[in-house]
Amino acid sequence: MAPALRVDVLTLFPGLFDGFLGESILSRAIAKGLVDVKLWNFRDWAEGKHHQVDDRPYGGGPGMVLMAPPLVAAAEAVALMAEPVGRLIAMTPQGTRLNQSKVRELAGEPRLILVCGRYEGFDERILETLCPEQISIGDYVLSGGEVAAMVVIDAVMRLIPGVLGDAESAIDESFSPEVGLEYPHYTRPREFRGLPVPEVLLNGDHAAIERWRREQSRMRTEAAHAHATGATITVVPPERIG
Ligand code: 9WO
Repeated sequence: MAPALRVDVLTLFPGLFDGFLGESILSRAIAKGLVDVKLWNFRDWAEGKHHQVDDRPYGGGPGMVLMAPPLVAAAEAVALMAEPVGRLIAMTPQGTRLNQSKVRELAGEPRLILVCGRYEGFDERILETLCPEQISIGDYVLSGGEVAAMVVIDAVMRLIPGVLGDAESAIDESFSPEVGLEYPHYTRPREFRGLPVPEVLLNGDHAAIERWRREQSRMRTEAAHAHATGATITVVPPERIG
């Protein structure tokens, strides 16, 4: 059986993914054949005895730029290695911001090809030739696209049926970020440094617990929204009123 999701990653540093792919959930998903992740070093497509992949920028300036020929050859070869050709995505800070609805969209694809840049960036003609979709995980500069690619893989593979246990996926469905943020969690001990576990969680009234959690989740979502929009809303939990 073909995996539900195949991800091909083009990177100069495939070793960065070793620990990540060996992690429990993802390694189990790969072992079960639900997800397949293939790593490709595009240096293998570089010409010459030095297998050069980067060069100095035309027009001068600091740093090195990824050369078009090896990366474009690698992307084309990898795309044609399996069916379907897949959705080609470059990890760049100027791309569309990743969010949970984008993650859901990507999880519906049979195949993703993630391109990770390094150095100062891509020769513009790489982007013009391959026309990859560009995805950003946030407004900051990284040393390369690899960590961003791991973020995409982690978020997407969790939505592939069978990857998570039943308990974990139930949590995901009722608390995906658009629905609302998670309520606060508590476990033993009952009191930690003078901080008690809220009484409502201790008395076994499941309807009351559910109401409290829904309310907490709503407050956190509103607070996060206020923060994002710069609004000044102070959320006072009910137990602190009166
Ligand atoms: C870096 C950059 C900085 C300012 C404006 C545009 C830019 N594009 C890139 C870029 O594509 N960089 C390549 C990948 C090469 C240098 C390191 N790279 C990178 C990717 N840094 N940061 C990211 C990244 C990817 C996804 N989400 C956030 C950051």
